[in-house]
Amino acid sequence: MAEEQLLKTNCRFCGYQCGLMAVTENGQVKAVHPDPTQYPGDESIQRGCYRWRLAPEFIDHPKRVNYPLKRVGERGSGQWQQITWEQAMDEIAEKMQSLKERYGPEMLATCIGGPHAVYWPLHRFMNLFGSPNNMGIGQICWNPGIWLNTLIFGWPMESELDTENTTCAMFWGVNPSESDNSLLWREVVRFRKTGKPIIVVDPRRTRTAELATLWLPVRPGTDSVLALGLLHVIITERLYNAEFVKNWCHGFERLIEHVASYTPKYVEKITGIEAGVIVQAARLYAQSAPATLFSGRGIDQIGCDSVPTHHALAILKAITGNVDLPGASHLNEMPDFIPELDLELSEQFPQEARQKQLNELALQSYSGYERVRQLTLQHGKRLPMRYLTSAQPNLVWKAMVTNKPYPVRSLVVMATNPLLTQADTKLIYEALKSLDLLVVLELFQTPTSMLADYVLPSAGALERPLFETKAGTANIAYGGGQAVKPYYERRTDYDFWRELGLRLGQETEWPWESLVASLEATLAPTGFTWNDFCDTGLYCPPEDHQKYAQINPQTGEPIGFATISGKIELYSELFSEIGYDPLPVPKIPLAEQQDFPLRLITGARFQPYYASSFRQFDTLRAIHPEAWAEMSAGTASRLGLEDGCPVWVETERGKARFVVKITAMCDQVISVEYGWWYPEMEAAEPSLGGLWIANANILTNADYETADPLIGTSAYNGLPCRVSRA
Ligand SMILES: Nc1nc2c(c(=O)[nH]1)N[C@H]1C(S)=C(S)[C@@H](COP(=O)(O)OP(=O)(O)OC[C@H]3O[C@@H](n4cnc5c(=O)[nH]c(N)nc54)[C@H](O)[C@@H]3O)O[C@H]1N2
Ligand SMILES: Nc1nc2c(c(=O)[nH]1)N[C@H]1C(S)=C(S)[C@@H](COP(=O)(O)OP(=O)(O)OC[C@H]3O[C@@H](n4cnc5c(=O)[nH]c(N)nc54)[C@H](O)[C@@H]3O)O[C@H]1N2
Ligand code: SF4
Ligand SMILES: [Mo]
Repeated sequence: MAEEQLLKTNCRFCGYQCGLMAVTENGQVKAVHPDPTQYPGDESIQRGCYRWRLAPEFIDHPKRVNYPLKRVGERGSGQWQQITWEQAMDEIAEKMQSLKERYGPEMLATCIGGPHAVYWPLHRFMNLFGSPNNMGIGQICWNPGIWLNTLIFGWPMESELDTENTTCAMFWGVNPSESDNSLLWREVVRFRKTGKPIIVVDPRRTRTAELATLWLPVRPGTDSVLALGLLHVIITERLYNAEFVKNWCHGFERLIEHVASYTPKYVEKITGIEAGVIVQAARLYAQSAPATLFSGRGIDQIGCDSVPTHHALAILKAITGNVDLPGASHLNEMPDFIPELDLELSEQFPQEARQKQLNELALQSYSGYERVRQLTLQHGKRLPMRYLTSAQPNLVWKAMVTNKPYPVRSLVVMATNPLLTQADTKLIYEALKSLDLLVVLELFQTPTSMLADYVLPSAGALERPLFETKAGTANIAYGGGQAVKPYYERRTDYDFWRELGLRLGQETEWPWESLVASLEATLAPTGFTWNDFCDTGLYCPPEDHQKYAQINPQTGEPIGFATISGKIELYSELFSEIGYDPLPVPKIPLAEQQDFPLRLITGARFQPYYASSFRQFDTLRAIHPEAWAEMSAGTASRLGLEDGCPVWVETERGKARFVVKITAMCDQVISVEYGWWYPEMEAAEPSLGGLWIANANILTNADYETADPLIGTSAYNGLPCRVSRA
């Protein structure tokens, strides 16, 4: 007899993991509803969201992968044989072992993406297997901010916005109206209603910019100059918090000298923002306290200028005293639960294996991590390791193609679609084609999985538990339980890594038989059980502010900041030590190029999609059917283009086809959407799901030689390009 049940679970279609109530019958999901008793605790957040409603369709979508598949024809021919998990795991383990014997463990690479899955089991496996070569998108997502905040403040700092305390909000290269559309965006809208000032720095007039008191349409990639301009005004007009600077900041005198030449007139020339507006923005931000400042991928993806920009923004917060203050920001704490660092067994990873890594960056590397670790340990804190030391993807792809400096012959791709989401599609395509073993763990066939030797069906939303933790940099976790057992033969990614580990000599290191058992153990130090956690979907004890001023009972001195000087390092002693500019010096990319006179942004977020996901859903495709190239009316008319006409967008790397969308934004700038492929097209070569049509990453490159030397950030924004009618 059919038995209907109501079960708490979560949406998993963006990083928030909003609480849902699932109606199930005999282990099948019939319907879902927002559940206000769970994090984030407010039904209205989901009202404006398209995606959670897709959950019942998502779980049994005809394009889902349901069984382990083994390639039988040529790579990419689309010919598959359905096999059992036993067979798949045995064959993969055997092949990996023989490749390891021949080439060493570093021949195995892994590739992960955004926050879609629980990644520590992958890292644990890699540490035990002996390979340092995991690649992610950290270098252009999140890591630049984590590294810079840690260097300047001693630990990652999180921005806060609330209508009560915050008096001014600045959004720099971040657009919550499209990218967030949830907690933060709601707070922005509420904040707007209070009439308090909002400043937005973005080449495009986004919906966030539309709410702004001041919109600063900066030329892409000139942000560090703009930030130095604001600092110039704040210092010359003495708008900084002198008391805070005196007590807590290091290097202010040198900063005064450093910013002297960044006059509003000079900054106007470089950034395109009027001098008067620069002065106004500096005054608005500095004269409001507490003021908050959010930044996003707009400045994480501008290559070598990303580090100086983050540095300058950190200084902006510091000299105005907007540090660890309610309504402005807080310095996170280590989690009470077991951090990923320990679950990964990263600290036990041997030195010889670390040295093999394809990476020579000054910060984002094992050696950079070790240096910074000595500092954070002063406060008993340890940063996550695997993300902050991940290999430079460009070197890994090239090692696959050339076998230099050594062969990388095998790759496991988990919860990412690198042919769409990593820079330089042609290089990645060549790399994937050259492998001896490519395994992809996926929910759907994607262009990347179409080239695999094995595609393994992962359990997705509603089918597996969730525990999202900011990688252990903060004392917060959210998520919850699964509603149903995985459909068909899908399994959690955890099961894959454990099964592989058991087959490759790691028997003693995988004590938890299931993901839930491991989560139970992870939570144990908090005193909460997994079931307690699932009830609210949130673990987040309240945090103190201004902890730096508390007295350390051992020394009788204030705790201060976990940096070399013990203060906020406006002037970075660590940068000075490693031979990098101790104060932010702009690294504005490439002069204008005659052949490519326009500037390109690739990948500004838009609804209703998420990266390359959800193109399988007709309802979403009807809402947003085409890949847009946005430009201003002025730019379009100079190019002889009109709204809706097809164009080629071209860089030195290649060309892709988009549809013109005229919108308010900087002149001479083109913004193309990223993530576009067409699951309805043939799932085999040469089409690969329409991979080569409107894929923004055909246009980008992440060459090691031109990336930033500290973190490896490459330019996805601000690239020279040209446009012609298609
Ligand atoms: N040009 C350009 N490129 C960019 C960016 C940009 O702005 N411009 N942004 C970059 C950024 S910030 C990010 S974070 C990345 C995002 O890029 P990706 O992380 O690659 O994101 P998706 O394209 O959504 O691919 C995620 C895949 O994982 C699958 N998946 C979802 N959940 C699970 C799971 O639990 N297990 C498994 N095994 N699979 C799962 C989905 O089906 C989907 O195919 O893109 C980066 N690339
Ligand atoms: N709908 C949707 N939501 C998402 C995602 C998605 O794919 N789709 N991806 C998720 C992920 S992985 C991430 S990391 C977040 C990212 O969230 P956001 O950081 O908000 O991401 P973006 O929209 O890429 O970038 C923000 C803004 O930067 C601007 N920008 C581009 N170049 C420059 C520049 O040179 N200077 C300045 N100042 N601004 C510039 C763009 O115009 C854009 O409006 O979103 C998450 N949310
Ligand atoms: S905001 Fe994200 S997690 Fe929440 S319902 Fe929408 S897609 Fe799901
Ligand atoms: Mo991201």
